[in-house]
Amino acid sequence: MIIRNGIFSAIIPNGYTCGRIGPPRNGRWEQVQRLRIGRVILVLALAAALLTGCAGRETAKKDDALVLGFSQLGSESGWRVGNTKSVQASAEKAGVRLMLENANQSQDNQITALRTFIAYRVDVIAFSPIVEDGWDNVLQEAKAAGIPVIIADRRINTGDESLYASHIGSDFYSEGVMAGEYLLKKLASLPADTILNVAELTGTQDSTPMLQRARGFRETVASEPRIRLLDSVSGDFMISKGKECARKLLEKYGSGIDVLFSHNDAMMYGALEAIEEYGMTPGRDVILISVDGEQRAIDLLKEGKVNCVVECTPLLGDAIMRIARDLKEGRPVEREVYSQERSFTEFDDLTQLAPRGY
Ligand code: GYE
Repeated sequence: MIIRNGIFSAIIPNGYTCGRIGPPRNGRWEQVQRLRIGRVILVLALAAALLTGCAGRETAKKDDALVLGFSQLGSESGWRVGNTKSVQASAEKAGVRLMLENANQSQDNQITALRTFIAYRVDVIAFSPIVEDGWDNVLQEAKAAGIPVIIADRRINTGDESLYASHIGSDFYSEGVMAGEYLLKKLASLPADTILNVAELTGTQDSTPMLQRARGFRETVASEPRIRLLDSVSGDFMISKGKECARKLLEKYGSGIDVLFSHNDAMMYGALEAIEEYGMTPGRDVILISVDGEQRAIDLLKEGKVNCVVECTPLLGDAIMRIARDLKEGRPVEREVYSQERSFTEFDDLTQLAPRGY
């Protein structure tokens, strides 16, 4: 689709974060301390994982259970917590021995975890890459060790497609498109002279969902000059940063914000608090759109405080176990496994909607 709206295409997510608008919340010393403590914890955790893993491996050899190393990127949102639980539950159901590492939002920690899995010679590695770039070296090591890799949820950017066997996750571009389509429909329901000024809260800089949701949304509303992008800031997919960013956006634009497009539910919860504290009514004074589809977001949609929630399922565990099993047994696997997703909006009848499960 051609981007015709100059204002819209001009504002791209470019590293403009709340941290940059306001003073840093932690001094450098605190950051260094936190980093050091984090490293010590990681080393201890990996040593423990290795020891318990080794014990498990003995049994694994006997019953020939599949050993899967899974590097989760963090626990920044309800989505992420639901994703981790899904992987754990599916592993248990499938009789897979899971080595799970949580990288606490650090790519370095993820690379360390992958190296641990390689040293331990797991059967299959799966991981959720926090950002797209910077994985080639460690994936070449996995390839040299003959360990197949599944990319889960987000994607990687690599010139060597042989570095992973399969990707399992969502089509984030379509999610951005669905958010844009809702807004076009909303605009059509309002008086013809309505202008909608949009503030965008993006996810983690350079992560696939952040890049693709932004692109899908922009390309969908680009042909509508009455929809204008005011600003775009990164709230890193977290409630606290979502609130901080929304506060700053409200200080800057006040009631000039008609729409808030949040790249996930967590940031939307924070923004919703900021909007209420500012004295505006979410869902009415500010149209709220978010992505994920957590139960809490659906409840807010039913209450009228949120207008549109685009689904992004974290329930990837079963697909990961299925592909991991095929890889271990040398069967061919699908290169891409996409989740089926939809959007939930204020225009839909949601009375029969089943509990979300995350
Ligand atoms: O939307 C967000 C999480 O990568 C799809 O990461 C995932 C995103 C999800 O923190 O809530």
